[in-house]
Amino acid sequence: MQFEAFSASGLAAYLSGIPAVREQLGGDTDLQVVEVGDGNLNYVYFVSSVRDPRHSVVVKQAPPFLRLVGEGWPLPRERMEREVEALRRFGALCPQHVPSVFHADSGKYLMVMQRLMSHRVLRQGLTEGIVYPRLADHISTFLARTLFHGSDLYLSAAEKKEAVRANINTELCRITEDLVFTFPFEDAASNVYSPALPAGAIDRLRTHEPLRRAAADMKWAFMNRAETLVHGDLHTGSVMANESETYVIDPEFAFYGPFGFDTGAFVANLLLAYYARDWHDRLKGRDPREYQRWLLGQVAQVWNGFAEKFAGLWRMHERKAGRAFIGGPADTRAAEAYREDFMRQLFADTLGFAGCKMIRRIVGMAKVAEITSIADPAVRALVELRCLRLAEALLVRRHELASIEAVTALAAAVLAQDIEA
Ligand code: SR1
Ligand code: MG
Repeated sequence: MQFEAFSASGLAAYLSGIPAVREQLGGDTDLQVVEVGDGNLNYVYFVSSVRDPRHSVVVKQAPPFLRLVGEGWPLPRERMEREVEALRRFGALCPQHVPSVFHADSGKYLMVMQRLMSHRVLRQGLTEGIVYPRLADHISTFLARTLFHGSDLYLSAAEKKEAVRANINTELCRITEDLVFTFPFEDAASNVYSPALPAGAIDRLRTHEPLRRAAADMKWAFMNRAETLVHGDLHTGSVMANESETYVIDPEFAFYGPFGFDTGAFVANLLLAYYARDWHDRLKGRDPREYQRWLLGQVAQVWNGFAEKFAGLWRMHERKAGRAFIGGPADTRAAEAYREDFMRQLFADTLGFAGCKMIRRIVGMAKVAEITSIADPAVRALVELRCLRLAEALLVRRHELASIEAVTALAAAVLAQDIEA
């Protein structure tokens, strides 16, 4: 079927014919449709009852091309199916952190989901300096539950292999392979450099051997280590939150990949927000340090919370099964020692992926608003240089950094360093 972007009246008529959606809209057929998507890939609409706007849903339509670029970058329609499946899977594991899907129609490239009425995109909230008291607890729960239950640590070998097969996401993985792991490290046509970013910093990405080897290692891991169903794009624009609730949205990049890809993505985006903070607070005449401390605290709490919950789920599962992943009884010293090795590797992967994710947001085509909105080119370049410096250290020293506290101390040390922009 040909892709057709809906007109407002066409979409309203289509939705009115779907009982599960009509129910969400209070049975009303007089509907207001507003296009709100500003993302790179999709069209997003809020559809609400005119009589009672509290009855409202989100419609997401995925055109068979990359919205950011246009028809010159085709994408398959199955990407919507990947996203729906991931939302349902993650929703079953973490209903409190994933919006409900009311309807999906791959023929029309669309899905209808729960409208999060009182939540905002986390990236915007962080740029405004909002403190989210439950954020680290919620995100670490989401990460632990989704990553653990998709893996061989929980599923039977046959279930896991079937899940790998069912979640192949070739085209969207290709976007990540190119934009995160390849283009930033070469003179790619799609790279975009901010005007005052020194040529030496760009050159370093193309020539500094330890950094390039580390990034290549992460690319290999991304392409080959089918460890669990990852969200695949867990940046702060893929989270909606308020004081008491946190929802993870947009898993269209979901596929079987390394655990650390999701943990690394989230940590990377907190660190980008950390370095951008100076500008946003000073603009408002505020001291940035308090919020920066909070952001680094979130980095530590997300990782520590995740590691504890993930290991806890694993231990509990082995006890219930009466058998450890390594064979033999649960709760042996060897089983616990293996768990420690495993978590150490997952931590190093988290840092390596975080480094790549930070670099791509500085030199790649898809950037982050907290940095692009810095109006002074020299200040922006300084923020970008700090991000690049930390990212390089995370990549190159990922096996040597022994704790998340060592990472947050390093991030603070980079902020305190004199860097010439
Ligand atoms: C060209 S698509 C750019 C980026 O947007 C998504 O959020 C992913 O991060 C992707 O890499
Ligand atoms: Mg997205």
